[in-house]
Amino acid sequence: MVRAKKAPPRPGNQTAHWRALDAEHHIHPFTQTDALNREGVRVITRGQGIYLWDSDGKRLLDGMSGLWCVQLGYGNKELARAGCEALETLPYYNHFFKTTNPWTAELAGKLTTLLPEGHQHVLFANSGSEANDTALKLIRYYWNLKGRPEKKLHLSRALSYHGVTMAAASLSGLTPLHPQWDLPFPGFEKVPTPYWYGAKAAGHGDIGPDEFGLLIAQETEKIVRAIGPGRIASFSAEPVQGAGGLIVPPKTYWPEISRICKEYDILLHADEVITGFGRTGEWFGSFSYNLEPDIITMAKGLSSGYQPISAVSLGARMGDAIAHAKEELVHGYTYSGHPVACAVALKNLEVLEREGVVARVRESIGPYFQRRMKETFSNHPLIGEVRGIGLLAAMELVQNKSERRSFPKEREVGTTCRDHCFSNGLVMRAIRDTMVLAPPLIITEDEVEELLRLAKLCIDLTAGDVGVT
Ligand code: PXG
Repeated sequence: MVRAKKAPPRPGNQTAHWRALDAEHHIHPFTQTDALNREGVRVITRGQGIYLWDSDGKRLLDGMSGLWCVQLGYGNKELARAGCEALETLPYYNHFFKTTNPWTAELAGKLTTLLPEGHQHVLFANSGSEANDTALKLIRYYWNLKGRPEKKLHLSRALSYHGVTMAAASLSGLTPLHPQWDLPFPGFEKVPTPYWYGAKAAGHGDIGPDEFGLLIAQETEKIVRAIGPGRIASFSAEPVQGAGGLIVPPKTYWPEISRICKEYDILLHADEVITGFGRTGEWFGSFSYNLEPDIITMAKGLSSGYQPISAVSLGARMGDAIAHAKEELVHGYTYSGHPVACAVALKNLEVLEREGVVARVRESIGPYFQRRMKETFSNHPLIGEVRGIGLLAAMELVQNKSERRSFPKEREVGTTCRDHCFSNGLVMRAIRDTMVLAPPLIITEDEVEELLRLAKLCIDLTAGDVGVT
């Protein structure tokens, strides 16, 4: 049977047409479908630099780099041309049949020059979730190869976000990711997070950040001993936790965790999906915190989000075992190392390097952003803490600053603030009542000022709404 086609959109009514189609046929991620459709979806049609435009012509300053990924901002012609060239030359081929292609081979080689020492082997996938899923499989495989099949438990932290596939969601410590899918799977255990600002509310009193970092590491060690290190395969962590609320670890935390992983022979998996590619002012967040991961997962900024691509790199220990195993590696995706995605990622790395983008985040724009965030917001009555590193920053919206007391959840203060931001032309993410910024790495000082002006306006409006002055 032939289905009737809908009438083409009337000129001037494009937005309504797209909204109607979207409402009827498209289910959005992390969204209550009916509620969205009652409100009406925003149609984003264009991006340039740090700005987006919607279908009504309204401009938005994107303080979140899309979803923490558009390192080079929107509209980079070099990336577009690199993708086009690959599309015209080799739009697809795989790596299953003893074949590679120039872009995949070059990208693998280039990555190993930027990664920590010993990371000489790379596998490709298409999203952060797939990379983490792959990493968990490789960790299990490594211990099997080593004759330690009893080492199968995966440790990760409360409030961590590692993605949404069955295994990546199981690894994630954000509990709302679990009940709809009867997760986590067995074999995934959680340890506490070094979220210092929340320490008081969690009953730790007036503990200082350094002491708290040590305490959380000690609690982690207790859990490791209780489980028995002989059963633990890996510890997965974002160097700085992103979607869980931009949790910047106290400086005492990582040295202790690194020691624990080494002492108990637990593989350290750094999830660099957000922290990779300059976000913290280094090529990888692992450099910012002196980590020596056995395995790293990356995505997002690898292609500045212009193409879906992710990667897993193996440190010497895992790389040697897996690359020299005397059997076939039974893993891989149709689109692993897709030539177009690799071409764009390769060009992205070339531009990041040539333009000194990462060094600029470390030496100038990152420190500028952090300083101006603190100057603008530290004394604001609604803001309990301003924290960040590189081009990542967070502000805690609180009811009582001196007591570090949060608003009741039902008040949805973060959502109120985020809505003010959208209305005033700024994308700022709300994670519970924590407002998060992760602007494109190409942002200028003038643009930082514009971002701060808009953010201040919206935080003032929110403060007015909730009566905090
Ligand atoms: N690891 C980390 C650290 C992430 O931040 C993933 C893995 C999963 O990547 P994919 O490509 O499968 O989405 C992520 C993704 C948010 C938000 O609202 C954050 C992410 C994804 C979607 C929304 O902050 N991070």
